[in-house]
Amino acid sequence: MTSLTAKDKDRVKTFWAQVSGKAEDIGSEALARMLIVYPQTKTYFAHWKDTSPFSANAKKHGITVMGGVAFAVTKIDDLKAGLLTLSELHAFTLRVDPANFKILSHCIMVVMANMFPEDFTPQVHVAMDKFLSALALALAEKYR
Ligand code: HNI
Repeated sequence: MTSLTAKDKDRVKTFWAQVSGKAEDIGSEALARMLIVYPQTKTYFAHWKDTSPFSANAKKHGITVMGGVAFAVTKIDDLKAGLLTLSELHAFTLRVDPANFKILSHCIMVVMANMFPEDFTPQVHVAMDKFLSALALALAEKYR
């Protein structure tokens, strides 16, 4: 994976500042998409009252995930250390297969591109792709 350059980090922070006001919408939309497009991801949420894409549970969880993304933006210079606790949770407690991090990252990207077509330039696309890949790698850190 190509690492984030200083310019990429700048672009991530700038873009995040532009869209973070809508983080809750991005999160619930991305989670709904994940459950629809990749229904195998539902297995992790079998304990919810309702696993349908637009359920209250899914919406709430989408918001929670974006809280994690927002936190990761603040830890962009050292994602591995910054996301250690979250990685431990997903690896040892939740046992989420790391392949799913890529799936959710992809859904987040699609939603951001849809919601912010003007701001989501090819340069921002590259920067966000690198950032979410690095985030996924950091989340998978405790699996090895
Ligand atoms: Ni994830 C809980 C962040 C991907 C399944 N997840 C959380 C929490 C955060 C979080 C924050 C709450 C932690 C706490 O309670 O202390 N998750 C993230 C981030 C990503 C991610 C930033 C990637 C972008 N999680 C995924 C994926 C799955 C997943 C891809 C499964 C498909 N996460 C869970 C489950 C929980 C969870 C399951 C427990 C919450 C619940 O309601 O069961």
